[in-house]
Amino acid sequence: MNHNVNRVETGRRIFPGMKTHFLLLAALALVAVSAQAQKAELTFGVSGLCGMCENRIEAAFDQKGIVAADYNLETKQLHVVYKAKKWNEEKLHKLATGVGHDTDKFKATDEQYANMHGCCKYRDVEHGSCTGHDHDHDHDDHR
Ligand SMILES: [Cu+2]
Repeated sequence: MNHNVNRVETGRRIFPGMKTHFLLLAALALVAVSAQAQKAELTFGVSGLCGMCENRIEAAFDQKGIVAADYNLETKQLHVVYKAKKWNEEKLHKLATGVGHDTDKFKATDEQYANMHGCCKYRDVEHGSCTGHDHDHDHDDHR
């Protein structure tokens, strides 16, 4: 008997603390959910020829508010996971054109295109020669 009473008392004493704890957890969960809701995904076409293009495109999307960017060279599709608050479709496309790559909605300016490494000139595939190792790919960083 005594033992049971003790238990009840203990339970009562703990309860207010538990409640606070629960509310805190609920608040945290809400924050987590709303943060999740702000994330958006977008897949769009980006011109590119080789692994250097892939690296250049993905590097351009290494920005605050961009969670992930993955360029698929075979399908020429870029998949981006981003925070909807910071980025929108146009701004994302402009990141690609900013480093010289046309997207399915925006074109890089001639100047942006010209800045790109010679072997990556996707608009003129005859002169672009990303295949083979005859080009010195190590020197491509000063676009
Ligand atoms: Cu390339």
